[in-house]
Amino acid sequence: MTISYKGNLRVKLLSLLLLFLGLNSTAIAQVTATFYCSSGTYKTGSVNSAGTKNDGNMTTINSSTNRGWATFDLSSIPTGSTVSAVTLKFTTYSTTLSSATNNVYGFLGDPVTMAGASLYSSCGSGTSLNASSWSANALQTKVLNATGVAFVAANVGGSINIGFVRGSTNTYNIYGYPGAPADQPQLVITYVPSVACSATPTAGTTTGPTAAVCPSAGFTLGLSGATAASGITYQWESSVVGAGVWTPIAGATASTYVSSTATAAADYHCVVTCSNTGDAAVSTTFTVTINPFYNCYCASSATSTADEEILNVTFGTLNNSSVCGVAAPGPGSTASMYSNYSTLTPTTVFTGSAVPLSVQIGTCGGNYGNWTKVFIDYNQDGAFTSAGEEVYSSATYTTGPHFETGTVLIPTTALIGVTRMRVVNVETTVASGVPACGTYTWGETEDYLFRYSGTTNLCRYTKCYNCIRSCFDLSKYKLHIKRFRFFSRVRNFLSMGKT
Ligand SMILES: [Ca+2]
Ligand SMILES: [Ca+2]
Repeated sequence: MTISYKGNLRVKLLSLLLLFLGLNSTAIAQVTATFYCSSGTYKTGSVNSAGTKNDGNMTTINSSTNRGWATFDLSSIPTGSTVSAVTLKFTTYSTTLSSATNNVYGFLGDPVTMAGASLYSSCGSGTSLNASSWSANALQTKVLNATGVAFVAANVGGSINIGFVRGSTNTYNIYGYPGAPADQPQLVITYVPSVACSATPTAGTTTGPTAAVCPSAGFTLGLSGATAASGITYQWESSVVGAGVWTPIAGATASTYVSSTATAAADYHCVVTCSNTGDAAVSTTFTVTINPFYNCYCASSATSTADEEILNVTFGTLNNSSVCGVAAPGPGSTASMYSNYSTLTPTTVFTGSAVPLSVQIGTCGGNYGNWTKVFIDYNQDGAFTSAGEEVYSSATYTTGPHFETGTVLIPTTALIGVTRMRVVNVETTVASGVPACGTYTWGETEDYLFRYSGTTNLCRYTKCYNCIRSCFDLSKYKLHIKRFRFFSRVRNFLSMGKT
C-alpha cells in the first residue's frame, strides 16, 4: 500500500513537472535590465575642447566647449542576444530653461586611456542615438532610435560609451557619478539572450525603490546579477513583511515587476527558473515600504520668492512663525515659496470643536492684492478635493500685510488620526487664483500635520451626553460620570419642562 501510494505520487509529481515545463517552454524569455554607469576612474566625466578631462564630473558640461561621457559595462549580456529596445536615463541640473536640441552619441574605446582631444571628438561624433531637448532639473528618459538600438546590440558582451553634447544655446549640466545611483546615467535594455540555460540559474539581487512609496504611486522591481540566457522564466511573489509566506503575483512573469499602486508594505522576490532543466533559484527579498498618505500630497508652491509671505499660522495650540528667506525644516521646502512644517509634532484638534484660525500675511517685497485659503484633508484620502475640505477662504482680496482670522468647525465625521492642513496665500484678487495644488507666481504655501482626536474634550461642555461613550477613560471616569449625570438631569429637567 505504502509503496504503491508513493509510486502514484511520483507519477503525479512527474506529470505536474512535465505540465509545468510544457507551460513554461513557451514563456517569453525577454529580459529587461538596467545598467548603471559604472563608478571608477574616468568611467564618467566631462572633457573640454582643449582636451582637459574631468574625472567623474559631468556637472561641468556647462558650455558648448564641454562634453560629457558615461561608460556602460554590457558584459553580462551574451554576445548575439537580440536587443529590442534601449532607453537612456540621466538627470540634468540647470537653472536656465532652453529648448535647444541636445544630442547623445554612442562610441567605443576606453576613456581612461583615450587622449583628451580624441575623447572630446568622440563624445560628439560617432553614432547619434537620440536628439531632443532636455528639461531642467529632471530625470531625462530618452528612447534610443533604431540606430542606437543596433549600436547597443552590436556591442553587447563588451563596453560602450555614451557622449552627451549640449545644444548651442543650452546651458544644461548633467549629473553623473559620483552622484547618488538615481542620478547616475542608466541604460535600460530589453533583450532576448542568445545562450540557452542549462543549469540552476542565478536569481540575483532584487532591486526596487530606495525610498518609501506613496500609495497612489507605482513602483518597479528588477533583478541585478541574474542569469541572462534563453529558457529562463520568472515568477514574482509577495509576502507580508517578515512572514516568509510567499504568494505568486498573477501576471508577474517578466524579469521586471511593475506595480501601478502600493497599498501596503510587502516583501517581494522572484523565482527564476531554467525551463530547460526545471532548476530554480530565488532572488533576495526586497521590502517595499509605504509612505503614509499624509506625506503624499500634490505639490504647491510659489515660483518667485518675492512679495507675499505667510509669517504666522495660529490654529488651536499651533502657533508657528516664519520669516522671509528661511526654509522650513520639512522635505521639499524652498524659502519663501513652499514651507513644509509636517516635521513638527502634530497638534491635536478635536472633532466637533470650533478652532480659532489666524494667518498673518507679510511681504518679502512689494505690496499687492492677495488672497488666502486653508485646506484640510478631513477624510484622509491624500487630497484636498473632497467637499468641505476648503475650510477657509478670504472674504475678499487684501493689499499688503494683514491678518486673516476665522473659525474652523472640525466636522464630527473627520477621520481620527493624523492628516494634513495646507495654508496658501497667493498674489491674486480672485478666490479662483488660490488652488490647493500647483504653482503660482507670488505668495507662499505652508503645510502642517494635525492629529484629530475622537476622545474629545467636548465632555467639558454641555454636549457631554453625545460623547459619553468616548469619555469612559479610566483616569477621568468618575469626573465624566458626574458631568454626564449632571447634564442628563439638566436635559431631563428641560424635557420635563416642555411637557
Ligand atoms: Ca512662511
Ligand atoms: Ca480629502
